[in-house]
Amino acid sequence: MVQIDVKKHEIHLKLVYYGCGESGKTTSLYAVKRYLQTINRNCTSTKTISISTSGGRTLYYDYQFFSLNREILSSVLEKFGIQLDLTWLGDFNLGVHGWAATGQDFYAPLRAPVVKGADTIVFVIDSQREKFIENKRSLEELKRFFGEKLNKKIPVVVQLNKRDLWNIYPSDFLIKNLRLENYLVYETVATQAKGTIEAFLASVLLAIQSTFS
Ligand SMILES: Nc1nc2c(ncn2[C@@H]2O[C@H](COP(=O)(O)OP(=O)(O)O)[C@@H](O)[C@H]2O)c(=O)[nH]1
Ligand SMILES: [Mg+2]
Repeated sequence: MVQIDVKKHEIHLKLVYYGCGESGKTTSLYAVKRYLQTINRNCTSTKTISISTSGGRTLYYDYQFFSLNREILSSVLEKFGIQLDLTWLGDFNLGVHGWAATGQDFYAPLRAPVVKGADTIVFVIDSQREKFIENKRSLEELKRFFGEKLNKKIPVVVQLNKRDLWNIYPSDFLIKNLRLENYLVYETVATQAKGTIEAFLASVLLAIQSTFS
């Protein structure tokens, strides 16, 4: 649940990157971190925690805390040409707890504690053709976790990732066959930080909107 600390002037929310193994969740979280650091070093001053296998794959989760104020958010929005009035935020600080779950099926039981209490989800799809079934299974699992609340109380933003590769399905195909018509969808290349900050921002803003609506 989005937490509002009136005394400290802070709003805290939990954002979880979800998707099948190697779809680009960890890469997306790091891409957002690197980008925001270029805007203001202080907003990601806490360390990223990554609990990985010896091969560098996510064993349990990655975690990064982002501290965003109106000034930072405004300059990001301006960079992307998005006109959005943020006066409602006043002098509140937005604390985004960014998590990336493990996508490896071997560690599937470790996904439940990571998604628990999520306020908003970024679902990362691997656009490669051979990953279609894995994406589908992962989305079904996510729906089982949240049931009716998914994409209603808990917003879902979709990243169609790895758009730089040649063996990918067209976006239209993925949207139609994974039934993503009702989701906000971004085409992304996480390794080049393309589309990742937009998806992150949309996810954060939708979580806040969903809290107050
Ligand atoms: N070509 C390409 N590779 C990507 C992209 N995003 C992630 N990768 C690569 O895919 C692999 C798995 O990424 P990772 O973020 O660890 O996946 P996770 O299991 O979902 O956390 C890594 O080798 C990444 O460099 C992308 O947009 N394009
Ligand atoms: Mg990972």
